Amino acid sequence: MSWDSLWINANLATMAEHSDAAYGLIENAAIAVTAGQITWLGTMEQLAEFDVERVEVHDAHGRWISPGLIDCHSHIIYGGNRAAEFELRLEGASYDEIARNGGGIIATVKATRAASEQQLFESAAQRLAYFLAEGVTSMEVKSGYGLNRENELKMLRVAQRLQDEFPLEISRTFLGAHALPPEYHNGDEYIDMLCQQLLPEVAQKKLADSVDVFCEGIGFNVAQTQKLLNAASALGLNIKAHVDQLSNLGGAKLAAELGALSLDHLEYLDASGIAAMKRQGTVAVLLPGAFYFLRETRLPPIAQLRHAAVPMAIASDANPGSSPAHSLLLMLNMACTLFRLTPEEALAGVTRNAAKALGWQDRVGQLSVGMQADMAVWDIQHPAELSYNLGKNPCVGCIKSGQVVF
Ligand code: DI6
Ligand code: FE
Repeated sequence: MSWDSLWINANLATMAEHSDAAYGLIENAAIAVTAGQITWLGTMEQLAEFDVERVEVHDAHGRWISPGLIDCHSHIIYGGNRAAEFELRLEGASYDEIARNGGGIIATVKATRAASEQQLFESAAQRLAYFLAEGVTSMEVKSGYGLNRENELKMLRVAQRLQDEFPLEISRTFLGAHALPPEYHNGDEYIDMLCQQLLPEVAQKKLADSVDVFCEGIGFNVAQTQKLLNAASALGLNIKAHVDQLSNLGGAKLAAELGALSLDHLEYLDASGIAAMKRQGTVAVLLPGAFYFLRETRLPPIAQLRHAAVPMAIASDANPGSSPAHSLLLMLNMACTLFRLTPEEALAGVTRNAAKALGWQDRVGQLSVGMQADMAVWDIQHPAELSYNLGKNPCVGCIKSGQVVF
């Protein structure tokens, strides 16, 4: 066979969309890779019919292999941290109040502007290491703590450098519309500046593949969201939005109808938003880390999303204010305990459905022939353990595009 490498004696949680088996399970299986792609997979019995000489063989010794994990929503590039704000919240202040008093996102904007590009790269690389150790092979990273030309571009360059220097693919999202920068007093003027100046430059220099916006009382209103997302689409960028996290402004329906790949948070999502997402094939990205850390009480409408067959992804939302998370596996546990997803739905949320949220579903997120060979190897007895354990990392191997990372 013209295979480059072969993994044998593995249990595969393929997460294949059309498999009848839970987790797309293939027990006692092998998986073959050629030029970074999966070219064959099947049982050890089926493998016996092939001549596997001159193929690099890796024995998984009965361990489990899943698609490499995908974190489809993160803000890992930032200066400083907000532990002091955490203390304030424990003394009774709310996230909203802190944001309105110049803390919150704006505090991180100040620290991010003050940090050099090298410092931002180093601190983001440190955070990234925790994710890589859990078998994450693709990650979305947002700007949004610069809020002016110089610092937004600085963040996007750091995102590119993370991809260049680490064995993972990064989807870069321009989140210039994360908060109103201190230099502006009018959201409309800031959105106009983004649409007329910064967004065209980001698109032209290919510094981002997607555009995001925080549509919220403490962020931007629906009209501003619409203007920005329209401008982004016109420039050929993918669109997505933070909507319905703390209140329902009607942003979900609007952004879904504009063709958003994903809508994220969604605690206050209503029936019209769900219907629009269903019609448009929009992915619902659930962020249990932020729900937990802000001690929110309103659950995203999971049963309705499930009933409407809206694909659900799970992500870390790793950021210094609302989800200082360094573990995607912990998010699986929280998605199950807090949101009542099944462990299989949770794993689909960081593989197949996370790939859809990035528009990468033809390449990653499932183990099947023709997909990129991005794989995580687990020392577990059953894939439910990935959601079940708290604070345990059973990842013992990681393969990116057929290359062994560890
Ligand atoms: N929603 C969030 O949860 C984060 N950003 C956003 O739009 C919070 C970011 C922060 O508090 O720094
Ligand atoms: Fe976020």
